[in-house]
Amino acid sequence: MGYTIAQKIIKEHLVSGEMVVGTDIGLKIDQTLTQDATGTMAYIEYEAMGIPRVKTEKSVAYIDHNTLQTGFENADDHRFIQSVCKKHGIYFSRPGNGICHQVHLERFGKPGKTLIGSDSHTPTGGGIGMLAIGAGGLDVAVAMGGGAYYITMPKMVRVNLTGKLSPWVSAKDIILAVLKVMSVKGGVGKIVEYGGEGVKTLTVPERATITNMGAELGATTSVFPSDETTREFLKAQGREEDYTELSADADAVYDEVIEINLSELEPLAACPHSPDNIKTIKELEGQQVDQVCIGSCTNSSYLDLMRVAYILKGKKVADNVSLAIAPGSKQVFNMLALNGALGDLIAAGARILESACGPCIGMGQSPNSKGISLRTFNRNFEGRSGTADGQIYLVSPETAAVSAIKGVFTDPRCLGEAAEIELPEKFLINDNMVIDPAPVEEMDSVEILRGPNIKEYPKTSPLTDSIEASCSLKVGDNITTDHIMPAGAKILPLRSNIPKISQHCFTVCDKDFPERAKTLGKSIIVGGENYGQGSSREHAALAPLYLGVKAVLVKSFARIHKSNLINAGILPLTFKDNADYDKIKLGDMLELPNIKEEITNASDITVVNKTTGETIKADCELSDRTRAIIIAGGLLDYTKENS
Ligand code: MIC
Ligand code: SF4
Repeated sequence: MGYTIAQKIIKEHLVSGEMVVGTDIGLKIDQTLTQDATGTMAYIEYEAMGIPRVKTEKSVAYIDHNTLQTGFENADDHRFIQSVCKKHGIYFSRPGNGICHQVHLERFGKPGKTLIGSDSHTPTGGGIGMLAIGAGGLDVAVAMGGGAYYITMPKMVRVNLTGKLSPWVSAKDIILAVLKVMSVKGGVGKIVEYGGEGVKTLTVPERATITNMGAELGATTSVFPSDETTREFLKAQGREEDYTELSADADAVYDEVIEINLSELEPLAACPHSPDNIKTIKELEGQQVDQVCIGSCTNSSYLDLMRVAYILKGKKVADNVSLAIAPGSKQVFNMLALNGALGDLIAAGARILESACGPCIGMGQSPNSKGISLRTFNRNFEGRSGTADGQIYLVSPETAAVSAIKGVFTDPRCLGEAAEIELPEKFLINDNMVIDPAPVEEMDSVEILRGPNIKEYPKTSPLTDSIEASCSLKVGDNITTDHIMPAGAKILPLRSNIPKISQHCFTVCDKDFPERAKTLGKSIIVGGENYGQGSSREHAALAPLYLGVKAVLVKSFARIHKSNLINAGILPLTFKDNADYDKIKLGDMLELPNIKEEITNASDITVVNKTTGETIKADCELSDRTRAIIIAGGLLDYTKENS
């Protein structure tokens, strides 16, 4: 039996377990990336492990999320990360150099290699045939220290692409079409692999748009073959030597196959407030637009912005629209500046932002009240834009640009003939915003620069024999990490200060939660399906940990969040019978009478509702390793105990 692309990479990197779906496997990690919003914590954790120099082939720290610098906090964090990088052997991509995933794809990613990143959109690297996975900061810290990264061996999904996109239909429309079929939880426990004749028609940045937004499927990762197109891209980036060919065997076996005929696709939008709430632009056409934002790690490549510039050239942004554009990297920005396209964007009235995440993570450009905002981004969760009643639609750069000049939702196919825009034979290569680590002989003399906002990792404790704690919060389905630990300009600067950031935990759902949980001392959160979808931010586990949350009992979990809970020593429990969800109310006193024994023996978990007198059963799906982590009180304690 042949192998899929992902299975080939997994096989090459397997350090423990077997490639049996549903079982725990350990992977050797070649590359890591961090961004600043998760990075400070990851490096605090790395320091706590006491390993002088990273053991990966390449580790890069990017500064792209917290670049507003509304106070000293962000700048202090940047300096801290820069000093850690210098000392411990990590490359440092300075603020202004661009969004981590875009820059990593351009400058560092390599086909066939494994990459984990403390950001859920790390699968962008799948666009050049990497096995690139989003993880919690602590997992990345462990991988930098040479430890394996553990996942549950996923199922394999093949998306078979046939045909060719029509003019003005875009890679974004492909992934939106896949989201329509699979939904935001359809990818959980799966790797999505693209194949078929249609693959050849897509450039690397287009492939990366698709693998990037595979995160919204809940998939472990997504991957494209590495082929001639990949080689040309790497050559144009001056690193043809990084190329290796990679494709699935003809007799590879997939658990699921999805057919997408590119010729039949039309421009689509993900409507408020979920990336899988898909409509065609035709259905929305004519509705007024208030804001358009172009950028983010999904759609800010040279190709994307050249298409936007082509559409905007000689035109004017409609009076009712505010158009903001953030190029994905310094490379893209600089090339647009040199070839005149930037002038076309400025002349049309675009508000040019720095190369960073910006509005995608609520750092500025919040829309007006009830504002309709068309964004080329990947997430439109309620409130994420910074405007609670903002209506965010996720669209392609082509749809965004044409709608910005028309002032209403407009199908870009009205532009007629396709524009002849190709990738350059040579990108502008200038890595002067990447700072190399200090040579080994100098690293001892590098001083770590710590600002006053940087606080320690919260206290953990080993699993106790029993737990008695009340239900401090009850929430419904599809709770995102933006609900649990919101971001935005006010809160992001607190990412290295768990005591302070905890005061914002779950406040979008219930503003009294932090105070209540703190007063209770110990508590349990109850939730529905797909709990913790979205970001890889471990703060969504660390803030509850700090507030005394001992267990989260839900119908189902999103992958990264579940492992962040385990890493933080919080019990991830699922109802055996989902109907039992109705048997617990906010404030009920719950008891897990034999929890340690039940976890140790991998038996069902008994949950007694002392308020109602009812007993229900829950599962705690753990591998031998994650069981040991939970018993130890989290990954940090486990790593210390075992090193
Ligand atoms: C996001 O898109 O939500 C983020 C901000 O990039 C996060 C990481 C974070 O919360 O810092 C992600 O996707 O993992
Ligand atoms: Fe940044 Fe947005 Fe991409 Fe997250 S999704 S890495 S916030 S651009």
